[in-house]
Amino acid sequence: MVAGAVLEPGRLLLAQRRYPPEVAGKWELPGGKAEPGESPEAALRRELAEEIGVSVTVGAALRESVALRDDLMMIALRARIEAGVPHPAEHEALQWVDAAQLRAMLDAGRLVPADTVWVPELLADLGP
Ligand code: 523
Repeated sequence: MVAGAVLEPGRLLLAQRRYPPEVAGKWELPGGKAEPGESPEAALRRELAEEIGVSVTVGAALRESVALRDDLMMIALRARIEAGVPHPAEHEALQWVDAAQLRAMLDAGRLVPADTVWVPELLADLGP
């Protein structure tokens, strides 16, 4: 599983999940499962094109990874939009957040639980 930290100077793109019920309405780094033989970078480019309608340049991985299940790890890769305007093709909504907004969403329990491990690194990327 690969998620994208889509970053612009001072802001991060979050996507609001529609399912499953436990996390419906919560916000995540958009992404999905790699297909057999597909690299994480290629999977993220494909998922962000399908879900958000943008083409991205993929950058460095965030340090933390998350075990979603015993047999399913999720990593996050930084990404920068090269072309396209983000549009929620599969999510309920998208929003850009700055560091203060990201911290407030964490505190309010509005992030998908697995994604909370990345918040410290993302806050460092976003700056004050
Ligand atoms: N997460 C998650 N955080 C996160 C993503 C992209 C996904 O915790 N940033 C979890 C939520 C789902 C599972 O990973 O329980 C599958 O995510 P999904 O549905 O976005 O990936 P798909 O569409 O590739 O997988 P399936 O719908 O299961 O085929």
